[in-house]
Amino acid sequence: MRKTSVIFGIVVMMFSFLQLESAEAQRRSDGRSRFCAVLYEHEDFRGSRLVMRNGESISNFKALIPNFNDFISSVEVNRGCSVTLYQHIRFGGFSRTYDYSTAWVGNRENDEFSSAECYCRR
Ligand SMILES: [Ca+2]
Repeated sequence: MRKTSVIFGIVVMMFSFLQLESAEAQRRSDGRSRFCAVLYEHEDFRGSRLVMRNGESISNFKALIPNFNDFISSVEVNRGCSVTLYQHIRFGGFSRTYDYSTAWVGNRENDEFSSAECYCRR
């Protein structure tokens, strides 16, 4: 009788441990903490930079980092991710979506962006 309850206890402990393990694996695979894109001050991925995580949106660069507004010249994008950059704060004005790393955002886009959203498909 006592031996049975000890075995039962061990089985319950093992089951709880396995559940914790799978929760941790799920947290990792949902990719929420994964790097999505890096925004750079200068062309060719140089200068000050801002790292964005999967699912992150920034409605106002200036409020986050002083002097980062109207600043971005190149973007590094993680595989399977895309970053959308907006001319004005709160996702206003024109927007551009970058699905891959871009050493020069473009003449019209250079030093224009003020807000951003970043997502990964997988
Ligand atoms: Ca710049």
